[in-house]
Amino acid sequence: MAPQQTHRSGFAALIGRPNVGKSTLLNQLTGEKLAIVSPKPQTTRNRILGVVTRPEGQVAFLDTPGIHQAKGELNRYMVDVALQAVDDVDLVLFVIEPGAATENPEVSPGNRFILERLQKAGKPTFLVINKIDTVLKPVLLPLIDLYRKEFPFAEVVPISAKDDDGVEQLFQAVLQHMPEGDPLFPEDVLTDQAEKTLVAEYIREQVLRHCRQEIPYSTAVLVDFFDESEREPPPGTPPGKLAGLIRIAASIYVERDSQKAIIIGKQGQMLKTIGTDARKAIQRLLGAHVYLSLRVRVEPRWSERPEGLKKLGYE
Ligand SMILES: Nc1nc2c(ncn2[C@@H]2O[C@H](COP(=O)(O)OP(=O)(O)OP(=O)(O)O)[C@@H](O)[C@H]2O)c(=O)[nH]1
Ligand SMILES: [Mg+2]
Repeated sequence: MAPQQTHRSGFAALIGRPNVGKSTLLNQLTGEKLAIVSPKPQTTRNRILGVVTRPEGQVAFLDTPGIHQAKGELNRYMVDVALQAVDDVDLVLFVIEPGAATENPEVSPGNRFILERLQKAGKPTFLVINKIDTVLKPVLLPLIDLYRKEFPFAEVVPISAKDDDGVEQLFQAVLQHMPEGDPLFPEDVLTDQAEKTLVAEYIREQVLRHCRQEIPYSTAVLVDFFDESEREPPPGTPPGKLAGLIRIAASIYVERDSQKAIIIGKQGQMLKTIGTDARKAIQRLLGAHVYLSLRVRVEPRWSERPEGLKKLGYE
């Protein structure tokens, strides 16, 4: 009989500056789109759980908002969420991108701030260098040397989350650093996010994708209505065919009338585009036809007020 393999399980947090690819990495690790992704910084606003279960162990990853110089209530909330996650995990994955890596790289002030916090936290920490598809290998070595001098990283793992390069190696290394123990979640649990939350996020993703300037930072989405009474396909429907129907109504909140006008667009064209693209993504998520109705509402300065944040689900 083969010797019994040790089972490991624990929590690992993805921490780093905005836009380095933390959410892309969470989605790649779990094989599902649990976190929305965009080329704009400050996309993620909450802690997002993604559980990877294998026979040899289970890792519960926490994606977090990018850590940045927070001005305003929403930004402070986001940075607090990220820093709090550091305290709640067994292992920290500090994600950086090579950026304009040169032969003489420097630690940016933003990354230095994070390193100082990690030093205080004293948790086992990996350095994860993402987006290695954007640079030539030789520039990574001085970068690794530089960071190793700053912090006693348990491992340094270069990856490309987008191209799924090095992600499995990263997972295996993470697993080896998890404590021995039974699974923390049932094996079919992937996340703790409700479907309604994911739906709201998928809609926000399309706003981020289609609208420029300050709109993404002023937008929040709430699902007002989620009717799944016709979700079950009728008996006799061939497997794999979309047949059931889910009716969803959601509100896109912005802070000013001028922003509302931009999201609606000329003759409602922008809102239509956002709705069509969001509906396609939501149908894939829910495995049913989706009827999606969107409204745009103004909640003045919501991102600057604690009550505004609370009203729009950030608490
Ligand atoms: N070239 C390249 N681009 C990547 C890679 N990983 C992520 N990206 C891109 O980087 C951008 C930011 O990705 P996100 O996953 O949203 O980054 P994030 O760290 O979660 O950002 P915040 O939520 O704002 O903190 C997106 O345009 C991604 O497509 C990678 O490995 N290579
Ligand atoms: Mg993110």
